Amino acid sequence: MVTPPPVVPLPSSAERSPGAAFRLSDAAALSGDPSAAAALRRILRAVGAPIGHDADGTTGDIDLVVDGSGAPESYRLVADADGVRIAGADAAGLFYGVQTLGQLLTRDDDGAWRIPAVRVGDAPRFAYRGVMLDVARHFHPVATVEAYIDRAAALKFNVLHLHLSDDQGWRLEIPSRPLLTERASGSSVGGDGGGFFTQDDYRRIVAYAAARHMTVVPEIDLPGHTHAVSLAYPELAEQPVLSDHVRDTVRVFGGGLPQHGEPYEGMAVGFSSLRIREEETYAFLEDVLSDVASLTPGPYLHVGGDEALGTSAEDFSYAMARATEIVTGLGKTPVTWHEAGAAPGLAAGTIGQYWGFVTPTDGMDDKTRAFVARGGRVVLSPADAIYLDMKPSEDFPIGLTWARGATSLERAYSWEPAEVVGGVGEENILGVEAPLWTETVRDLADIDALAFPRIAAAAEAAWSPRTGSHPDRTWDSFRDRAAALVPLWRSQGVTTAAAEAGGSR
Ligand code: TNX
Repeated sequence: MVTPPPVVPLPSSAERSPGAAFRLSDAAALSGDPSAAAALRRILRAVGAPIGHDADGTTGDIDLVVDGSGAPESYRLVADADGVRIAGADAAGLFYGVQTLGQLLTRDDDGAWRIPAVRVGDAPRFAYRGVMLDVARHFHPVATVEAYIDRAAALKFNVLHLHLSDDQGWRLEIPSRPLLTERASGSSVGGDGGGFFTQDDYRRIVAYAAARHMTVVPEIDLPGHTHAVSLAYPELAEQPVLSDHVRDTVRVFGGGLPQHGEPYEGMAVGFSSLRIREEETYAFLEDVLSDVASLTPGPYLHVGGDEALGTSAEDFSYAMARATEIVTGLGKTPVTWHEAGAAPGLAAGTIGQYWGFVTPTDGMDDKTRAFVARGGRVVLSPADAIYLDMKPSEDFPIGLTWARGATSLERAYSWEPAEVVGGVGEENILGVEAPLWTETVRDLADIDALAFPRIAAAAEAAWSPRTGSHPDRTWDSFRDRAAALVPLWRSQGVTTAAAEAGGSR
């Protein structure tokens, strides 16, 4: 059997061609699209390969073009001894072709850098390929977010979902409601201090993401996960509901019980709520969501809806109906966690994000199907597969275990998106997203330690042909292809030993 080129996520087709490899040297001329050439040079510089020079108006040895043909985000890459040509259907497709080229680069024993003779034809399976970063439980500054964008974009993710508010802190400056960051941004889980993005910080993130073909989806989590609001606008927040779960969490993980108007630095969930039957709450949401929408060139605005455990079903439904209506009024498509599927008045077309297990429990599949019934689609984030904050092994120093224990790389890989929620098939699935909650995650090294290599398994679920439809869309092939990427990941600054793909089965 021929070994496939070590590309992750697996391309639709990739074949080695007969003939010699292309040898990369400083004599190589680059032609075509300047921003694609810049993206390629970033990779070449990072790995220490020769970066070539610009061709003088003619077609170079490495030719990077947008030719407008093929599906959105698709590309074709052909390499042989004479050169490399990448043609993207659009700028994003060309960018993804460049990422593939970076993965094909090898350094031989003689010190020469080579691109093997290959033909790749590639297009994404899903339009929405996301990673989520929780900047609320621990704040992560712009440089960290940018580093995570680079890591994700290299794996052909095109959405960065930012979880911007939670019980432990409010992380985005809202000009119409300045007290949110003035009073509610200084805390985090474990007393590690806080922080927030100014409007300019946030614009920088959006622009940095856009330059790498990623769209930012901001999340303001409602109506629960809102304890931080009680520090800034106490009149809008209910008293914490101290359930057994909250008391158990305090017993196991420490941290005190939440108190209205005081910073909360523990890890319990589900105790907070906005005051759902107060009209002032919706004036507040209009202000906040308008300010968020005006920073958001992308189509989606996420309004949470998870774990409102102290809220009655009627109140929860009412709040989510109002919140999604505000979002549609702002010209954006609402996204919510799957619980909100139970709300009869949810705005038509709302996207549901499923975070149950690969095999649904507790009626989570019913709630998810309800989005499709209302004309919306579904983003799949099965927690026992691609919650990157789960420990990769039982003895891992950081991470959680609630999603069926530690999640090995093999388990992160071994699921099929179209088979998770019955009745939610290919055409109902907008995409796949891998969340990284940060209760135990303090900095970029922690992010890397949990995300790599499992983020690559999520990328393959989001981009590659469905399982069973391609001979290399298998765990055995993936394990080898991912292991081959470790030097490239290292060159990108991925710090952790956990990057040793295949090590954490
Ligand atoms: C569940 S998933 C949550 C988050 C936690 C996460 C920890 C979801 C929609 N809610 O509030 O941070 O578990 O894994």
